Amino acid sequence: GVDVVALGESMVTFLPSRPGRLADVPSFARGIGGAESNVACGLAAAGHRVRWVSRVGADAFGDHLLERIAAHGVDTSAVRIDPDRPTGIYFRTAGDRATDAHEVAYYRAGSAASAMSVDDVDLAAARSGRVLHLSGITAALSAGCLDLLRALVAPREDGPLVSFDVNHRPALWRAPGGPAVLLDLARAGDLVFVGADEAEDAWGATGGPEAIRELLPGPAVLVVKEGGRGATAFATGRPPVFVPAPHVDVVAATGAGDAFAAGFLSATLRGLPLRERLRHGHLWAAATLAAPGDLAPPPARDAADRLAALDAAAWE
Ligand code: KDG
Repeated sequence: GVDVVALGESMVTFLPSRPGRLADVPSFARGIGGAESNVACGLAAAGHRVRWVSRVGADAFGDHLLERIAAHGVDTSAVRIDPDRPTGIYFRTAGDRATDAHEVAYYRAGSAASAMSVDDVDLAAARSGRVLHLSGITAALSAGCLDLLRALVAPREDGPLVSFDVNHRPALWRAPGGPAVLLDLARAGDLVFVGADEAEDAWGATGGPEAIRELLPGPAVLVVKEGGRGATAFATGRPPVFVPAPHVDVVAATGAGDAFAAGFLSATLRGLPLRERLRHGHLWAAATLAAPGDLAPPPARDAADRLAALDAAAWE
């Protein structure tokens, strides 16, 4: 069996050779990105059995994604190849280290993955893991993708645990209504990740983690991330747990949220307590924050376990 299935669009990413405006960047280095496959790659690199469900174009960028993601140990057998639509790509700037303000230029409208729908995605493959990891990015791609996401988060007795990362990407939502759609989807998840900044932008939730939990009382576990400050986990029937984030000299923030989700999921699959799940999330995120692209190898399990088991004072 499969531990985790991640479903979503991936793209070849172009990372700038220098800081500065996108219009001025002279050259780019190729990488791979896609929030859900980032989670898949991290989990597979840590030894979990992972499948990625998606669509790519019948083109060189699609080949590159399939090869690179499979090289992390992810099963790509349920990825469909679209003969008519291209693989999405995107360019970004390095961004400001303190604020992570950066420019992103997506070339993904009409992409192969945006044509995913309930009719042509292998739903049995999507539901074949203990956990199904999804994100709000998919909701913004097309009406068909939104329907697919709604079908996958709908409660089912025999279905996998649904992990949902809100991943609000305002640049992707061309029509209004994104925040309300994301709130509905998040309410249907079993394990939900959201940034306090996203919750404020999308839903006007300014009251911190507790206020966000009030908006999202349903998920059995809700994780509210506050960037470099830390993260709080709310689990039904238990007091909330806050774990501060370790200090990191940030090289690039892209992919850090995905690494956090992967670390938290890995610790969840291993049955670790809530506090340690948060600590694994932070440690995996730290590894990605210190690397330029979306992906960094996760910390070695025994080292991460030792760090996660340190007493609270070491984590202040
Ligand atoms: O979380 C990182 C993602 O934002 C990046 O890989 C690109 O999937 C992406 C997106 O749609 O923004």
